[in-house]
Amino acid sequence: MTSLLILNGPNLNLLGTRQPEIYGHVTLKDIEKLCQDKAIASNIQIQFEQSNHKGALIDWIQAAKSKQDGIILNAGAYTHTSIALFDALTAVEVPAIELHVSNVFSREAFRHHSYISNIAIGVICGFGAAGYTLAMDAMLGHLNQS
Ligand code: CA2
Repeated sequence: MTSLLILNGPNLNLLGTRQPEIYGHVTLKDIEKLCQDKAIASNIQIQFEQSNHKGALIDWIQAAKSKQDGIILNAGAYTHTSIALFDALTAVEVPAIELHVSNVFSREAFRHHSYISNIAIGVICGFGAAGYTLAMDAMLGHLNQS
């Protein structure tokens, strides 16, 4: 059965509690439920994780090599700073989609650069919580082609 890792980085546990004008009102728990419902409907498995710690994210990415067919990664602010996450994604050779809830390109200039985009098969941003299920569809489309 197809299995996807959906990984969330620092501060995404705060979704739905602050800055709703940027991140909306939906909590990460709500998003996990949306993804689980879609996984059941698509007859696939998902592992949905969040951590504020870079090393934990890298451990999950490394473990995906033997476990998962695709990675959907909202690395939060580590997107803009972390060569270590880029190295981990490069090493595992599992297709990855970069995801952001907000439209990072309509925000501060420091959010316009990503260390993840270069290794990702694609980038989804600006569609709020819906981006997660859009990314699942995009990954399933990619896997069915490859
Ligand atoms: O838009 C996204 O999904 C981001 O990955 C979110 C990150 C930000 O650093 C990226 O540039 C874009 C920040 C997540 C923080 O989420 C919060 C949610 C509610 C209140 C405060 C922070």
